[in-house]
Amino acid sequence: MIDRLPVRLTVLVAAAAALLAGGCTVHRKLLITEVGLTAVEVHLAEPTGQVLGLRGVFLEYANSSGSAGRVELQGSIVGQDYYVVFEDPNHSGPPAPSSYTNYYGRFVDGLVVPSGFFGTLTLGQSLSYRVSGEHSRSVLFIPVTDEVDDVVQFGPQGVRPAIGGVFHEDGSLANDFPRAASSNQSQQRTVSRKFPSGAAQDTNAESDWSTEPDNFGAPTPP
Ligand SMILES: [Ca+2]
Ligand SMILES: [Ca+2]
Repeated sequence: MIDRLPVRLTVLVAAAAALLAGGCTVHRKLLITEVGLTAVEVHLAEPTGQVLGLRGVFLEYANSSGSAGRVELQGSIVGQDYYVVFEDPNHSGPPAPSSYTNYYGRFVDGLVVPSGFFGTLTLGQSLSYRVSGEHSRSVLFIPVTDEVDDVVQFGPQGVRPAIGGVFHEDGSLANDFPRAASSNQSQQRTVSRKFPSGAAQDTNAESDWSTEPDNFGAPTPP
């Protein structure tokens, strides 16, 4: 027994050294959950005790008219919470932490970007959005890399901008598009991820999505 200890210790030290040298990568469930005309919502689909640092994580979009944009997120998000990147015509200068006021008058943490960041959205365009990147942290001195990657694309197929990541098209969002509030609809319509039983559905498929009344900072209503 005694002569086995050094062997076990050697194995432990070797394992720790390997971790210290290379660390490990954890896939985190930061998802795009709602796309409006001038705002995009992301959601951490993890238990409430989890935290994800957002530095190193980017939201990007591209449309079939040739506009594209990319912004690094700031701050952090906790499990089951929401974070909205939104345009504000009164904001100038670089993107900054701010809070978004949703349709119901509630405040949602997020990032304000200058007006025009998401381009001019026109019916008939195709759009692609992706949240991706890596955030490094350490756990008991061992480096850990949090990695996120989520994509949604909609509008006519065949001209959806290539944006990387994994997204299985089935054409169900070919005619879906965020729409402004109208005379018979008090809320804008957003392209929204489904939340069956209150949990975000993510099979990397177009069928995870539908068009619903906007509900930034909360799950898509059933
Ligand atoms: Ca996904
Ligand atoms: Ca929402």
